Amino acid sequence: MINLQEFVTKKYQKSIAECSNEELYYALLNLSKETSAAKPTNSGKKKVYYISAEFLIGKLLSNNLINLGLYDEVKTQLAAAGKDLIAIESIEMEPSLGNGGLGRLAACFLDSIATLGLNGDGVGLNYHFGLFKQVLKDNQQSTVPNEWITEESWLTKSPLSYTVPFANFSLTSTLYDIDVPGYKTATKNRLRLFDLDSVDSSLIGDGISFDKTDILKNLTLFLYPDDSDRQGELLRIFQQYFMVSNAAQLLMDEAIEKGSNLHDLADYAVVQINDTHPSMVIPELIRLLTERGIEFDEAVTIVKSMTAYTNHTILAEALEKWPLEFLQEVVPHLVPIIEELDRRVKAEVADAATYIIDESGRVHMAHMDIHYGYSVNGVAALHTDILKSSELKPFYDLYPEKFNNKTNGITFRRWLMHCNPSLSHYLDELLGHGYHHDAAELEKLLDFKRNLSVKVELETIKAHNKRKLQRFLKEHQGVSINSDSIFDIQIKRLHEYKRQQMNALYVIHKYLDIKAGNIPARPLTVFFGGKAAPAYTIAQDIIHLILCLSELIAGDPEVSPHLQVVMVENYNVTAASFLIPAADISEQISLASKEASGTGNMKFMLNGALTLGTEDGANVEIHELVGDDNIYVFGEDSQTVIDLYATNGYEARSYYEKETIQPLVDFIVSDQVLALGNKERLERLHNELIVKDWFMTLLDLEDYIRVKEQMLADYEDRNAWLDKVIVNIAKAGFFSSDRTIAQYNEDIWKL
Ligand code: 26Q
Repeated sequence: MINLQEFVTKKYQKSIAECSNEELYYALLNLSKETSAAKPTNSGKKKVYYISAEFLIGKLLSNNLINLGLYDEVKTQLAAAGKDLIAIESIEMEPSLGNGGLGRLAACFLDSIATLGLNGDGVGLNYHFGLFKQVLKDNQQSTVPNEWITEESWLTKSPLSYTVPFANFSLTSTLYDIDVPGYKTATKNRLRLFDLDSVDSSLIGDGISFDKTDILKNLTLFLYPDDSDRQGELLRIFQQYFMVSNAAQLLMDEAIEKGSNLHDLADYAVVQINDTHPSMVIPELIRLLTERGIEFDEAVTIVKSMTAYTNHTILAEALEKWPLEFLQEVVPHLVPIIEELDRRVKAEVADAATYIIDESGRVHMAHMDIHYGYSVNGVAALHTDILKSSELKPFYDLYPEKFNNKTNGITFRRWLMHCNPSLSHYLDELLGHGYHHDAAELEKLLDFKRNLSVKVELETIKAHNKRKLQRFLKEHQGVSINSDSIFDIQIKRLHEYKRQQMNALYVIHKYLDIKAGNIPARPLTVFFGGKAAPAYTIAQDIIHLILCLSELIAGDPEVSPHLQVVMVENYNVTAASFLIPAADISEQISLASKEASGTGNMKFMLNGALTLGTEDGANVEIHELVGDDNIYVFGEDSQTVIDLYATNGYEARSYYEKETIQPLVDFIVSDQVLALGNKERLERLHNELIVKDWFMTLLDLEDYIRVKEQMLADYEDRNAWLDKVIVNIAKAGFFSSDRTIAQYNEDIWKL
């Protein structure tokens, strides 16, 4: 039992009621930092180092209070003094230290590693600015720096520091730790973020621009700077090497501390390489081991038995291939090692597709990971199958034993208990608390499928969450929404393969349909949220179209009572935690084969939304779990899509010419839309959809519209819809990241 007043008195010498929300935020920050500081770290001989360029941790206050078992007490004691924890929480700046799914996955994994009591830390970089803040202005996205570090924060400076050598100079790191308390565990783990003292934010110019050459001042200034030019790419190599060299030195020191003679390093440490961003850890470990007297051959053997690689994408443009000359410029001491690793591959393997260094002198980071690590995993069953059968087939033929699947998961602490307390309390009442530690117990909810009062309560909870989102949007964006409408939500990074543009074409269809006199049974609100990479022109154009449609519809009194489009500004973890619990329809409409897994799909399902999706990523597993009756699937399957790419068989124009499709696409450049928008952007997008459409929007458009209309019609049978909702929540247990992490440990880490 804590006494919050006592704690507050010590800090401020006044009562809780007299404190501002800001003062209370800092008091609670201190309280949870002190509580977790008092816990011992997980120990054990072997430890996993989850190295990742991104940890999209989001706000930590509530999450940590929940895990420390303090949340309910704190909330009650605050309420007794007339204070609201939700309002206090809004003071916290969100650490947006990730782009999207990969970074958020790393954050969920840390929570689960700690909760399962496993010995493992996250290792990454302490970016002073997270992913840019998105501002919507003149129907376009603009970008501003997104600072998150305040005078007092979750970071705790550690005394550890390492020297990292670069071509012409060395840098000395500073390490900051963020404690990761497990859910009601006696121990804690850590997120270890390396930084450089000389980083200087006065380097920032207009928006998020800065001098990319001044490494001393910019190294950890921003998460992933724009990579469109050479200087940006060099900076990324600087960042990556700084991260992995520190990580490698840290793990060797910790192993030695526990008695390792380095020959047995693999008994003490295993490295999970989160996509290729930390891949240089392989040559760096080899370098450090040989520097400490271990023969090259043995060093290679050691590293081979302690590194494991996770692949998160099959998009060719996201697979890192660094020109050897770039590495020569930044980290010349790694080049001979990488060349030797490549020579060994070339001596052994005939298939040039598996070489580390290709004929144009580019270093394929993933290839190095696969040859010189012992495990390769995809992030959903379909994704792993595609890796084995096509993307990484030559490697699978070489090393079938290395390949394994680890279907992604999400932490239920944040994505149910924190973001949807109404639902989680109700589930506690119905099912008991067992599902908190064993998510599979959610299946007990199936017993209530025919129970009318349960359905009424689920309906009430959803309505409550819709009003919460309504208040959030009013407050943050000044937008009013109809909380009695159907909430149809697509939130994720803006990317053509995710096909926000297909959803926009649905909106056009609906608009024209209402104009033609077909008034829907119930109003529909279509929400979009997502940031577009600053250099990704077509993604910006898609945002522009969405914003123009939003304005057009809002200004049309014939349509606006029935249809609204909302582009949620600056979509981030905080916004997600309001959007997901309020959703009826979860849009998971990527081109089949392109979305490795998706994790938003899991969050929506857990919160009682039904999926409208293609047979892609983890949607396939959701489909298998809930069955045909409880999901809305449409579109061509992954094999068809893969074949279309292989044969160059997709021609957008032949779809465009259909009389059902042409008016929708042409509406993008109609007078009404042009009147609100930027001609160049709209014409470019229109043209793109007709002449290229690389991610095959028009291929699935008709089927998408058909199934979405069916879904809206089905929504009207509330009884049947709620049956589906119950099945979705009940079957979501499989997607707990506790299950995923237990599998990583069982098959890969063996802690
Ligand atoms: C690569 C090279 C140069 C610059 C940047 C990058 C880069 C940065 C971020 C490449 C990829 C990313 C992020 C990828 C990502 O988020 N992938 C997502 O990972 C999720 C977790 O496994 C999956 O659920 C998603 O399907 C996948 O898209």
